[in-house]
Amino acid sequence: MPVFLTACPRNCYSTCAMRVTVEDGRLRRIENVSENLATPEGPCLKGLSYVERAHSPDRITHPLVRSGQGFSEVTWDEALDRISASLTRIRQEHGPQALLYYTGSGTKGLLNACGLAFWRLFGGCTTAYGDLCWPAGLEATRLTLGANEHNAPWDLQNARLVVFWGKNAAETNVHQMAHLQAAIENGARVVVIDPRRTETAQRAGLILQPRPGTDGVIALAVAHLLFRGNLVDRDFLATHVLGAGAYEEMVREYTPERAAQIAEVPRRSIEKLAQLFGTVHPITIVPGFGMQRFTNSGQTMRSILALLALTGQIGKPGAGWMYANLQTAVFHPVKDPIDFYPPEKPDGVVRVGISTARLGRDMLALKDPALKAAWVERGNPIPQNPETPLVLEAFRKLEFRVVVEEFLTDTAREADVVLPAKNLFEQTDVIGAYWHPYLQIREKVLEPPPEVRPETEIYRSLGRRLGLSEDVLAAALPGPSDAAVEVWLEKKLEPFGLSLADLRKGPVLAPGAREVAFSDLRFPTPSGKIELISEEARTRWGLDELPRYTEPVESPKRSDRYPFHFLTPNTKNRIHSQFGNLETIRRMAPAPTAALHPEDAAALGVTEGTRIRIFNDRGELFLPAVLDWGLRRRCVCVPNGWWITDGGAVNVLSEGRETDMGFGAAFHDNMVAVEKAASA
Ligand SMILES: Nc1nc2c(c(=O)[nH]1)N[C@H]1C(S)=C(S)[C@@H](COP(=O)(O)OP(=O)(O)OC[C@H]3O[C@@H](n4cnc5c(=O)[nH]c(N)nc54)[C@H](O)[C@@H]3O)O[C@H]1N2
Ligand SMILES: Nc1nc2c(c(=O)[nH]1)N[C@H]1C(S)=C(S)[C@@H](COP(=O)(O)OP(=O)(O)OC[C@H]3O[C@@H](n4cnc5c(=O)[nH]c(N)nc54)[C@H](O)[C@@H]3O)O[C@H]1N2
Ligand SMILES: [Mo]
Repeated sequence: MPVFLTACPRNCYSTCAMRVTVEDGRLRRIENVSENLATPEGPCLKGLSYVERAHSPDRITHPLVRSGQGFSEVTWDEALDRISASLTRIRQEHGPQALLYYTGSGTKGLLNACGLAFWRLFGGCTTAYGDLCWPAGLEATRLTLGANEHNAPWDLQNARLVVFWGKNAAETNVHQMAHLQAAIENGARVVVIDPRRTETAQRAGLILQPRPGTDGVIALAVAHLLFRGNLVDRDFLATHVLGAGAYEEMVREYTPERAAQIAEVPRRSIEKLAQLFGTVHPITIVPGFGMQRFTNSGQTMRSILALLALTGQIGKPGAGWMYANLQTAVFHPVKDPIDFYPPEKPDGVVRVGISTARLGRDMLALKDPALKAAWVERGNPIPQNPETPLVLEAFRKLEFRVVVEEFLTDTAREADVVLPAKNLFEQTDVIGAYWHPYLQIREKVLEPPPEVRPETEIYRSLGRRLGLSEDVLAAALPGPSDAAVEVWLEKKLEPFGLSLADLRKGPVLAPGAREVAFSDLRFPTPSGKIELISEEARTRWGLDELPRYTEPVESPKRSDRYPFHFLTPNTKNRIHSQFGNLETIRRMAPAPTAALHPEDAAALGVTEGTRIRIFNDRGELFLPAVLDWGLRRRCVCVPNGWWITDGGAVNVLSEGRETDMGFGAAFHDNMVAVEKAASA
């Protein structure tokens, strides 16, 4: 039976290598690839569920056109006629920028670039700036260190203090737990800082459960104690750090007493944390993405990262800031969140005119031209972007919508035409990662179902309909044959002395990748040093040059109308809104629930299984309660990714708000009230 090396392209830290066995056109088996030192154990349950997903009866395998309340299967000719007629009319009446080209994080790969190349040929389009995922943290890191790089995942074993700060690796990066285990066996101490006592926290010797959105003040108080106790590395500060003096001055006011009061954690825990930072080295901080989904979180991330600068814990084995490792992003001209900024000079073709965080609101408000059509690819914005009701309204107001999808998601259900998307086994591509430093091949191992076309071919056939010549299309789009796609990929690899044949042998370290990031202690910031004080924080974002603490916009300190924090983290058995529709996954997580602390539940007259109403000005959600002693009080937690059709779409409650820097989405800046549902 043929066996192939490939890799999982989902938006996940691990980006596992996998060996797949194919028989009679079906995926039979998925195994680990021990040569990938970051993920030697192989795929998680989601990865294994590909044997179901690739052949799922729910998969969209024909173009669909809306008819009445549902959809009918049509031929490609009919679908393309319909699309080209609508788009041509809209382009004629309103210009090409009346079309929104929206992409999400559904799959990694170099071929994703073909979409924008096509819309340029169309004459242009509108796109969104920002990103739902991680930009506040990326920007905070860029401002401080100059680049987003970190030590290789397996270097964690060299750390003696590991601080998981707002990351739940046991669910979102399972492979990291094996590297943590190695560190623990080498004697490492583990700290977890998270309002929830997560699975990751089971490995911790010290747990802090702060009020959501207040981590910054904890970090500032730790800095205060490090200076007070003379536990900072004065030599490192003098040589490699900008602004240490101003920082010392600034943190004077952040006493542990004050921080304990604001963050609502014991003062002694803050002191213990400072003592660990001051004495147990090397230190790796593993900051998560969950913590940077607040309106104050860029500054929060800067203040946490500062602790490594103060203690000289950067640029050596076992030390550093394991946020995002963009060492594999070698194919892009820029590797950093600058990718997410609207361009300084509009090019008149692609209008980068909408904030991803405010998708619905901005779609509705856009003028000259107003939006009339949308093309959605690799994303499920209706449940996943903030303010689901407004996103829905904005999509419904359009004249025409196309969604390219594998499954009939909440977003696909709003389309006029749904085009079937290829899956990860049906076209060869090259993928990077944002945790480990490997480039990997994502191999074509299956023929797509007869009526499924990869995006490259969708665009080619639409291009023909729109009257573009074969030459023009060939210059912009890889393909049409698999061999031609490979030639296109080879051209991308060639400048680095690499080929697909190399990647077929196993995961390849990205050119220039360093096992220990910043080992030369050179930082590509304006000053060449680690910047604790950042002019760009002020000039670009209008923020304080020092990361002083500010309350999140939605806070119990401002109003007690909605007393609960709404936490919507990621969960083990899904990647955002993907996988939840599969039998394999449903067996583990059949339906959405909302976690509450038992004492809060008791006060509300709620017991396990009681239907509760979670609500605020923006919307409401009805879910059965589950009681969790490990959750901080006054928090209610529902993992994101459930569909509207599952009854658990969490973004009906969030507001479309940007983070303080980087154009991220402040999903967790979200206060709600909870009550026993009337119908319960
Ligand atoms: N299984 C699985 N893995 C995934 C994903 C997935 O959906 N499923 N998604 C991938 C992607 S795209 C992402 S962005 C990452 C995200 O994965 P993580 O980086 O782990 O981020 P989240 O799950 O958003 O949040 C992590 C933790 O932050 C906590 N948190 C929330 N607010 C605060 C706060 O104010 N302070 C602190 N200290 N903690 C807080 C939450 O309780 C949660 O446990 O995971 C990736 N990996
Ligand atoms: N409240 C709240 N909301 C959140 C978050 C949160 O923490 N809280 N997290 C946010 C984060 S970190 C992220 S990354 C986003 C994720 O949100 P999205 O970027 O929208 O990602 P997914 O939900 O994974 O949806 C991706 C879709 O792409 C489709 N797809 C997969 N492969 C292909 C392909 O090859 N071609 C095409 N055309 N389609 C494909 C999948 O079927 C799936 O429906 O959600 C965000 N939303
Ligand atoms: Mo994400």
